[in-house]
Amino acid sequence: MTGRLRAHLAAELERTRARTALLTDAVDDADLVRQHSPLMSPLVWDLAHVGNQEELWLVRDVGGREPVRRDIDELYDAFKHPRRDRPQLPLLSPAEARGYVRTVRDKVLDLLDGVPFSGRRLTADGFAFGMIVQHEQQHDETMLATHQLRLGPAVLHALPPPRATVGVSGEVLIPAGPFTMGTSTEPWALDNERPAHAVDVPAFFIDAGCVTNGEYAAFIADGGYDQPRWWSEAGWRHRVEAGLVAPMHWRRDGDGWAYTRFGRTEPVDPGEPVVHVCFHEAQAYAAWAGKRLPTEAEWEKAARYDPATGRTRRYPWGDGSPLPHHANLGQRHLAPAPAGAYPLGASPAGVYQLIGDVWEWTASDFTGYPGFAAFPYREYSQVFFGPRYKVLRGGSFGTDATACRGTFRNWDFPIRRQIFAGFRCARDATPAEPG
Ligand code: AVJ
Ligand code: FE
Repeated sequence: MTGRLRAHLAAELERTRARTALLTDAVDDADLVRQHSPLMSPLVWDLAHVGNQEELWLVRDVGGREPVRRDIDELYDAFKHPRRDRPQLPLLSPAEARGYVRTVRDKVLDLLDGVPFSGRRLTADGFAFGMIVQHEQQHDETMLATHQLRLGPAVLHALPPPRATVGVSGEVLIPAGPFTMGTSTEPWALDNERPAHAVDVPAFFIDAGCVTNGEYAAFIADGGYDQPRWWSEAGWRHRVEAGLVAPMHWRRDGDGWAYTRFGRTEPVDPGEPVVHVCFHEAQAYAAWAGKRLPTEAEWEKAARYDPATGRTRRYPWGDGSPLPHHANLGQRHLAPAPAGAYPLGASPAGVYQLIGDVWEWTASDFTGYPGFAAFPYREYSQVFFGPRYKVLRGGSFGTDATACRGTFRNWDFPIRRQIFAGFRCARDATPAEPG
């Protein structure tokens, strides 16, 4: 029983490290220490930070072993140095960082053999290891976003995502009623996903698919970026100050649009979900379309609630963990898939691609659920609670399946566009429009 868990944890640690290695070995040392955007760390910072968190939680706390490099804790504490300042720090060199993460990992694989998985909440069901696996996977997605901001020829390669095999259009009615939001049973769920609690959600319509590039281009062509009436006050102020005219990475190309993705320039695909838009752009599009963004509870009900049984499930397709035919996750493809590419991942109500492809902005602020308790540290989520951050749901093509659940909550500032974020729209179902 625990033998299987140990083997699973070791496999997850090593599978994740292979991705980290690919993202950091794809570029030369000069590129690793360079800052590609003030929004991002140099890749070599992410690499050593991943090792330092693993050292703090697994080598020292869980394993009770001597520190490997106590002297570097401060350098790799995300709260001590903002991203824009990190290139100036006396960071480990690429060779030192690679050696450091290897040393830490060897100790972790060694201590994993003897760790009891009961007694301490931190290690129950392998939680601390699952947390560290997910932490590295989150940084793999952050590093992928850094790759998208990096200039120069392509260094990452992947097969294109699958094509659409079904048509996805229109909206779906989710009837009124309570459902169970969040989780108290998912072993590796993070503190902000807990506890499970009932939420009564009024009836609403939600789009069957994400807003596509083609739909978003129609908003631009209709003067969407020139008309303050579609934007919130804060959104319009930001749109003017930042000079937003289209999603990040788009440029005019004859009559249409082109974007550069991971070093390759191609025409914008009208059937793919729009990505690299901020919350304010998503909100303005929704207003223009006569709709709004879903709340977080609406998104989760659309994704997890099964009206046939009244039960809240782990994923839109059921309780089974994501397989490649369910969703575009895990950096298998370096683009979101078009609407209709994952019919087997649909929810019972017929909402498509809630998981994978692009993170979806919601209307909700990031807050703790009723009964929230910070675990294992306040700095994972609690210090971010409040109106400054908006919640994103569902994961992107850059998110690992292990770090993506129906309950998983991501958050960011409403002006951020470098993350792989798009959105879908919703609207109230008025009593005059029963299903
Ligand atoms: C959950 C993606 C907002 O990257 O800031 C990484 C994840 N926390 N290291 C972030 C995280 C600590 C976090 N997000
Ligand atoms: Fe981190």
